[in-house]
Amino acid sequence: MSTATRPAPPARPAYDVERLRRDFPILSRRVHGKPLVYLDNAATTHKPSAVLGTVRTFYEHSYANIHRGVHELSVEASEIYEKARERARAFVNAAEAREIVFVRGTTEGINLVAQTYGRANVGRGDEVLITALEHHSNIVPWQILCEEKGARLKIVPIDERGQVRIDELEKLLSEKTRILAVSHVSNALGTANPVGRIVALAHARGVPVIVDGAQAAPRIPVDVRELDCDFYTFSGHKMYAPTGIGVLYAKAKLLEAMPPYQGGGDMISSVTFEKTTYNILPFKFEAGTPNIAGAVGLAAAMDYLGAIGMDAVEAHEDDLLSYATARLSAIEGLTILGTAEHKAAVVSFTLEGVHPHDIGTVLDREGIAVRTGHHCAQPVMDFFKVPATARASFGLYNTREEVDALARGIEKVQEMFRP
Ligand code: C6P
Repeated sequence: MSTATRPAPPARPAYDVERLRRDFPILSRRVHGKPLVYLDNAATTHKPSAVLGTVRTFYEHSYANIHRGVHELSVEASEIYEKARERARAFVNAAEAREIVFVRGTTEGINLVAQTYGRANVGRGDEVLITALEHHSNIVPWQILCEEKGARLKIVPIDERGQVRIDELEKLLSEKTRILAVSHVSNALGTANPVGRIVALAHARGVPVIVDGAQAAPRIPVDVRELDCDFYTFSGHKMYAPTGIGVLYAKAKLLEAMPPYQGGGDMISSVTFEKTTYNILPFKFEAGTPNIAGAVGLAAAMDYLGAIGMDAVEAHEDDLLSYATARLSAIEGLTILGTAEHKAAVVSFTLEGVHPHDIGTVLDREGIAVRTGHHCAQPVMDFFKVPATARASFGLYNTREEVDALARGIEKVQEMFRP
């Protein structure tokens, strides 16, 4: 069908942040007598009533174990669980639902790839390439693998703005590289990496790419076929879904060739003491009773985000990022770490003469939740020669007024710690 004859997509309502806020019951609570200003969304996000209600309804009406029973509830629960997989497929635009493996979260997704694809394909003298921007979850599993296999972990450096050095990445991709692991968006700095370009460079050398999408999936539209990445993983709890559920996307031909991750129920086709044969995709990678209700909640969160539109979420968070960057940069003694050209709504900062933990504690008394520490990205802190930062990370329900509250809170911190 030509564009001219294609029906126009249904008009979306304008972004109404106050209406969206009402979807999140926790946002109306007070903390230390002040209205909650929740700016720790990179750590985890709150849940809308639609997600909470869907999980509750599932438990109240359709709950049973899946893929195991012929009874009505088990059949119904299995159908709902598989519908959730289809929802996740659509969310990242994967080609097939069997390319979606439900996991506990990003950490498990990366460990699964390191322990299956990695163990099968990385050997002595080989190299695994990661960047200096990675979360510990995208460092340690590769260290464990390299140690076990006698392989080398190579690190692509970042520049002063917190951007991956693409020139160095090109140089480090060698005939020894067996896999490249890179984050889509950095949790510590907010840098948005040019993943499509990175994948193209890696593929030109025959190197597969795993993308850590923990901070991207809640913030920007993700299209795994457009990125052409081989693996993409993210956590439900950072995208308005329950904890303990996440997604590993992988190209079917890779999953087919990979050995299983864990052994147990549901991942087998038949078992004898002599030989076990494995189930088809994706069940081969989902041993044991999975987080059934978590998957149902994740699909509800994807529906919720889909109704708003990921492009609208991105635009809203971009506005908050620009506003927060301008407001916070104007505060004397405040330094923002991570000034990449392409950033998502994460602002990491230090304040002259004040330890980040003190910033966090004083802000907390004002009802403002930020994260302080190394954000599970110690090498990033080392690069900037700081032990820790304070980090404000925004979500779809945050407002410019909350950025103002943060700025006022920081000024209060300064008053308290003025020598
Ligand atoms: N970052 C933060 O406050 P899990 O814990 O498996 O859901 O996600 C791990 C993870 C992996 N990669 C990135 C880029 C992440 O940001 C995270 C989680 C949280 O920044 C908790 S440390």
